[in-house]
Amino acid sequence: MRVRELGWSISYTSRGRKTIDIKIILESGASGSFASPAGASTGRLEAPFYPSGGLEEALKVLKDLSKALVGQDFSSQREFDIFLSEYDGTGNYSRIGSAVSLGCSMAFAEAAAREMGVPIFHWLSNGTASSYPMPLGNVLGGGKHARGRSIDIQEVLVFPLNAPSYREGYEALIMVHRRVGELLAERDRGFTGGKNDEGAWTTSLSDDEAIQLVVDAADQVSSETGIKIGVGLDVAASSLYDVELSSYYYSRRNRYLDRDSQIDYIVDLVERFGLAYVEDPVEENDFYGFSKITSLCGDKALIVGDDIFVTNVSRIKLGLEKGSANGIIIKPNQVGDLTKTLEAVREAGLGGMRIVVSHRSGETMYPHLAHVAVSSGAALFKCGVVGGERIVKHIEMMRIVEEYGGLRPSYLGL
Ligand code: 2PG
Ligand code: MG
Repeated sequence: MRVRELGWSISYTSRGRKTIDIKIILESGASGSFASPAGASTGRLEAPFYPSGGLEEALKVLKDLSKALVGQDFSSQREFDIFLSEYDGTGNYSRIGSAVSLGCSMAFAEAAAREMGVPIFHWLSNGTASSYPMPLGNVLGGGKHARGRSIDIQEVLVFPLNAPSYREGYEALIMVHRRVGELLAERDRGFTGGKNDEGAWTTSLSDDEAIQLVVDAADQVSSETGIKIGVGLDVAASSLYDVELSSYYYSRRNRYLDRDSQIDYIVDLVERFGLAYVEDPVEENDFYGFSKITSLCGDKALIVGDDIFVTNVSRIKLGLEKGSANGIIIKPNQVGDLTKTLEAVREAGLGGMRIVVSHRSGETMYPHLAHVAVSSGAALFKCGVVGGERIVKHIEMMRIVEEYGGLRPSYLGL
């Protein structure tokens, strides 16, 4: 597959920040496009979004990269991504930035899939994908996604445990989202209908009251639909962590929790609210804290690492050695190309971790992430509940499930 053209234009994430829309056209005429999303609560070890000179430098890089790329012939995604990685030369895309690298990697995947006449998930998995995940979405949020004007915990999430199909599971999540809004109007005097970066409601309730409210909404929807709804959290604990004080700061309560108190607090939340999912319960370097929580709660809940693993094989290996988590967040732009993403999936999967493919808080309108989730054999697809940039990915997942058939639903067995 020979590259005929590399094109680009400035685009915008759902937060209104600039990103780059990248297009690749192959000699055959098949083309693909992608614009990378960007996070707010980013892991320290993530590939940088832009090179040190920012967007301007990224655009210069593209000019130069286009000269190197046009005319090159690739027979696989791996060959293409290795070319990108070698062109960058730093090992983590800090010279060209993940907006450029992932934009190219995804655009090539789409173009190649089109040339082959197969869906992207098929191209990425060499036709071996056999299951689809269930949706996982943020219904009430705070932390960095709400400018500190809501709860301290970044996300209260819900997901269906026994939905017969993706569509029915997703519709149940929409019902929970709506019910949470109704309950907030009853219970939260400061509620103005406000939402955060991912379309989750914001609230002036305390963290505990907010979790209880989501549990109530989930229970009501479960008894109306017969679909059991699990409730979980993304604590995004690195965002609460004060390195100098070695403590977590909860601004709502004006309280500092040291490492042991943070672990106790999380274990208590899991037990008190029957949580089935906890992401980033402690900060990104605390493998020990992760392991402690996994050993205490791992039989009833998925303990998921995001900032600690940053979709990076060597961090995953460390986590597996220490038994730090039984689930992992996979975000392609944390490592900057699809080959590295799928290597991380493989490593984590072989070690027994459940795969959660995830959006970023600043998303774009491209649906490609649904294909990454299916080709990864993900158990969950973390992609918000409402907002066009999230819904477009859920719709793509339904299209994959309903049009291509043959894929079975993946259940967590909780
Ligand atoms: C997370 C993500 C998505 P961000 O922490 O899991 O919810 O947030 O994209 O801001 O890192
Ligand atoms: Mg997270």
